[in-house]
Amino acid sequence: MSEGRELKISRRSFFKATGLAAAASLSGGTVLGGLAPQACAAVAAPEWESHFSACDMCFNKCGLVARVQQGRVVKLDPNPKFSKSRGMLCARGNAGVAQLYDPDRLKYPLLRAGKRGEGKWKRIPWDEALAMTAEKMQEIRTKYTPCGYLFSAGADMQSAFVSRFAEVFGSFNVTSHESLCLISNNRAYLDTFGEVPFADVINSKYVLMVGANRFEALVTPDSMDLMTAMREKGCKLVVLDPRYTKTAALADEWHPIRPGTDMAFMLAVINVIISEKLYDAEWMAEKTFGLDQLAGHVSQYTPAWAAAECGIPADDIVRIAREMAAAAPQSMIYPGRRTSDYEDSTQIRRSFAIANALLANWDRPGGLLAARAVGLKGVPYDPPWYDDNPPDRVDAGLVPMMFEHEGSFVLTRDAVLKGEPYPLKGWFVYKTNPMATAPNRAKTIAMAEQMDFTVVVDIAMTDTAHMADLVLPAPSYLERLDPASGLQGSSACACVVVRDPVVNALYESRPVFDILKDVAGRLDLGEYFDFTIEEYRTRQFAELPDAMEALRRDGVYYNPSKVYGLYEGKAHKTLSQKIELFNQRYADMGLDPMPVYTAPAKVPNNQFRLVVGRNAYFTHGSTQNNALLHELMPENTLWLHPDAAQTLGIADGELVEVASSVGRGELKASLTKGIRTDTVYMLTGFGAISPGLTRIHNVGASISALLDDKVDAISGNAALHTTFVTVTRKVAS
Ligand SMILES: Nc1nc2c(c(=O)[nH]1)N[C@H]1C(S)=C(S)[C@@H](COP(=O)(O)OP(=O)(O)OC[C@H]3O[C@@H](n4cnc5c(=O)[nH]c(N)nc54)[C@H](O)[C@@H]3O)O[C@H]1N2
Ligand SMILES: Nc1nc2c(c(=O)[nH]1)N[C@H]1C(S)=C(S)[C@@H](COP(=O)(O)OP(=O)(O)OC[C@H]3O[C@@H](n4cnc5c(=O)[nH]c(N)nc54)[C@H](O)[C@@H]3O)O[C@H]1N2
Ligand code: SF4
Ligand SMILES: [Mo]
Repeated sequence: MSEGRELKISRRSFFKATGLAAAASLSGGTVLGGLAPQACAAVAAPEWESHFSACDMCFNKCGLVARVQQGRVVKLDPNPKFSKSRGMLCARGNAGVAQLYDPDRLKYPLLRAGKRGEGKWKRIPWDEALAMTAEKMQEIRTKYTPCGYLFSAGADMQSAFVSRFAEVFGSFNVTSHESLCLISNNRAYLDTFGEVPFADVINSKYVLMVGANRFEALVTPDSMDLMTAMREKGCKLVVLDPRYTKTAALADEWHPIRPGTDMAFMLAVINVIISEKLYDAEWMAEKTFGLDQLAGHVSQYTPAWAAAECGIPADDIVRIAREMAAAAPQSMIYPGRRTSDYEDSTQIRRSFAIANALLANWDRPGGLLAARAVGLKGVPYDPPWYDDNPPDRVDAGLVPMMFEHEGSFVLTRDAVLKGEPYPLKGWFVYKTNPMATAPNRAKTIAMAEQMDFTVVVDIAMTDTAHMADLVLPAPSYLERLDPASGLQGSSACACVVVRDPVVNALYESRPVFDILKDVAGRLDLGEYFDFTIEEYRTRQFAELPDAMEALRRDGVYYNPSKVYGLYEGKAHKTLSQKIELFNQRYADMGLDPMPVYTAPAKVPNNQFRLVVGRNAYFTHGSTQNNALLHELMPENTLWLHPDAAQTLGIADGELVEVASSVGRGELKASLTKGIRTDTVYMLTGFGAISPGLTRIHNVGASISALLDDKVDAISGNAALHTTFVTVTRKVAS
């Protein structure tokens, strides 16, 4: 365990600090978060130490208290003082212990010993692994310029160190999970409001959720706040989703919208609000730009027209528009998160953003909130300049409004495969698993095969690690010291969390920071990593003198900054300095300044549209192999409507073959009326090719093998809902 473990607290002092000592002594165990593992007073209280930390089973970073007995984590409880997650740890959060002690964990550095992807490895010492990494990086840099090396890092408190390394090493080529996730949404809101909003769900009276599934795809505090708003404050929830999700099941209304037609619905809503003058004219005049143009533009998009496109009756569209306007400004089209859906996802989400603007909910209770400063200081550095480098990243200019710092994974992969505009021959992968999460797995395999040297830093032998040359074992979040991270939880909080190790790092695992620092030293870049994470943190806290004490005491530091009205008297970060209904920049670039509807491609006869989506047990491609969560769902199945199944002669539970233009797979069919007849769905993360994921190796089918790899035309975000598949009954042989 590291020095300076300020957050280490004994069980007794923790209860004292949280004022729960009396309650605890009544139950004979802990009562944190309402959980009482030792509810019976006759049972001796367990002797454990308690440590604050932040969950990392997904990106939400829920505050937790780890219970440690004799150096082993025995239980994870929610930190009751962590308001962002409303004192909750979900199923995955609870299963963190099984991840920590999973026998499938990577234990030592492993060097490929057979053909790529053959699964043969040789254990090597760390020094050899690090020396080899530095040597290969140098070789590739010399032969192909520093940009010949690609760096991919997932959501993590240490991912900033990967970007820092890439920059000082000299590569512009950095990708992250975000171009598989939400960059079209970010693009749309940046180009409307000038920033990406937080949804003040708890104070909302009306939430229209389109293409999001908040009760299964957990985002804190929104998931819990939505339930509170509905149960305690009478908030109405309307869900548009081709599937009957858990969110749909709990909603006031569910409309199984035809996939790809959300923009038609939204333009008709805008049409109704404008033509019936249901908006706050004064607010719109003061805050927005382009209302007249918008009014002219949407006059063509009537509810009757939209009904024919999206399959939701015109009367319902009109009613929903009126209800939302009546509840405004405490009403919202939920901005959503994953919008890697269609080739016009940025414009689809622009239509949502514009409808939100018409509800005048910006910067107001129950609406869309601006980002609040948390107060963490950045730690600046001045990267070197490399004259021999190409002018830009490998995917530059392939779409008009790319985010430069992370580009597009899908377009980068295409560039690697073509070798144009220049070759990329090395790949550093940290905490992301594109073999399972990027569409068109065959292309990711081909990309891995093009590389001269790939290093993967992970906790498990994922499919991406399986395709690497060198695999380095990382400590999990319960073993790691991380820099501080600033989080905003809607109106709940703007806060800071840190992670200290709760137990010693297992096996030979080493954090990516140590790996990068060591390799930087070997490449004469040591000056850019001449600090420890503790020192880095101290610099982050330079302007927050009270933060460390609060973190020690509560496991979280709150910055009590203003929540609403941040934009009073302040210009928006857009060209017009207002909320842009009409985007002049788009017009100048030859893009539609207001969303123009194009009907999605028709589902071919005897085929289905394949859509993606998550459930509450799993995080993307990561937790399917977790021993506890795997028990809840040991394999994925294909959701298929009984009417469609009957035509195909498929019975519930039968094995089917699913085939698309890029791949195929076999899994069992689950017949359910909870999906449209023209749509099928399966969970991500199964059908692993890596034998190192023992519970899901060849179990179920991989959706990434089936998805085609189109992208959003504006942002380069993957478009994951554009694939059509055939479904055929497999005759037992
Ligand atoms: N089919 C399909 N594809 C999708 C999506 C979908 O819904 N369906 N969703 C998209 C979205 S929204 C996103 S955000 C992306 C996510 O895409 P990824 O970032 O690729 O997904 P994860 O499964 O979260 O990958 C996390 C990786 O980190 C590893 N890991 C976990 N903990 C640690 C640790 O402590 N240290 C290290 N070094 N590694 C660790 C895990 O083993 C795993 O390999 O996927 C996108 N792709
Ligand atoms: N349990 C769990 N929680 C998570 C994650 C996780 O992996 N597991 N990941 C986190 C991350 S990184 C993200 S980005 C968020 C994602 O959060 P969400 O974006 O809410 O999650 P998805 O499951 O992708 O939900 C998309 C929904 O859109 C529906 N859909 C498909 N096509 C259409 C369409 O054309 N129109 C409409 N209206 N709906 C359509 C799908 O059926 C699906 O239910 O979740 C976060 N929370
Ligand atoms: S939502 Fe669940 S998995 Fe994600 S951080 Fe919170 S407890 Fe962990
Ligand atoms: Mo995501």
